[in-house]
Amino acid sequence: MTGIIVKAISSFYYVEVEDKVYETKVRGNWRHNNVELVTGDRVEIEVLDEENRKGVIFKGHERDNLMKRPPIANITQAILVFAVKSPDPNLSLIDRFLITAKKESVEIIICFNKVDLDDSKLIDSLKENYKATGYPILAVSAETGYNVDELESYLKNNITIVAGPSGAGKSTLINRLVEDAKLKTGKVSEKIGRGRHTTRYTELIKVDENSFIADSPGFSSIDLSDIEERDLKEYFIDFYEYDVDCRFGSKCIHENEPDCRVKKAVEEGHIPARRYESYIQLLNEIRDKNKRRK
Ligand SMILES: Nc1nc2c(ncn2[C@@H]2O[C@H](COP(=O)(O)OP(=O)(O)OP(=O)(O)O)[C@@H](O)[C@H]2O)c(=O)[nH]1
Ligand SMILES: [Mg+2]
Ligand SMILES: [Zn+2]
Repeated sequence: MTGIIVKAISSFYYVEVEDKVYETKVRGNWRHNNVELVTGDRVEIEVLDEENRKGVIFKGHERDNLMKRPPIANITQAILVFAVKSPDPNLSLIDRFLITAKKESVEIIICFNKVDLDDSKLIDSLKENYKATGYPILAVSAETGYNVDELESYLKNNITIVAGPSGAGKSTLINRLVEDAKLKTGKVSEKIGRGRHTTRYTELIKVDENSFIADSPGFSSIDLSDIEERDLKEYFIDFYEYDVDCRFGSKCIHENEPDCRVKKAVEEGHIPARRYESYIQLLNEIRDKNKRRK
């Protein structure tokens, strides 16, 4: 029987097959090319005990994609959730996530949560910073339900990962979106202004016959060391429009080259300065890592 791993806890995999969830382990003599299975993996299982829903995985299917942070395979879409405040959004972390999601070729939705706390219109500058990417940007409140129905309209026929830092409200949001989800949520620490890592595992929840949504543990850093220096710009889709007009064309990495159209677009205000600075910072970071590796 073919199923999908909806949750992985150490060496146990919970595999859903036609609305039934089996507790499984990997068969001893089968190794998934030494690759660890993750939530979202499609697998073949043999049922050992139907009554107690126990089985064993004897084969894994090839993946469409694999995300490392949070760990999940075969997603079609990512909803990136950051709170407008409490905890304050880390823009560098947003940029990093957008890069890894683009790398895995998934649809991206940027979702700013907790707008009910936003007395000083923080949302405006956040939206402004990402407008040129063209990604849908939603302002929601999982607490009041504001705009949650708009987010819901994106779920159909997708396997969606909900990702973001601890305390952003991912689990609260999914509880709003999916009636029976009943996920545990946890207060943001007042002292340090951070979440408490309430969600421990990446878990797929069925929305309907063809749609799943995954809750995931909050993250506070994303490593970009598997990205090459010259490829970084491919993940800044707000640069694309100008990229073609640089003097050195596709060889331009928009740093110190003469007649760089991207840099000009930053000066003209078509690309937010904040996004460009982030690009340069990540470029240097990747460079430093590569140097150290050699
Ligand atoms: N004011 C307000 N509080 C919210 C909103 N959404 C979530 N919260 C609160 O924020 C806190 C953290 O919410 P969670 O859903 O546990 O956050 P999470 O992103 O799942 O965090 P981790 O599981 O630790 O990664 C809880 O106290 C929620 O009640 C919102 O829209 N407005
Ligand atoms: Mg959570
Ligand atoms: Zn350029």
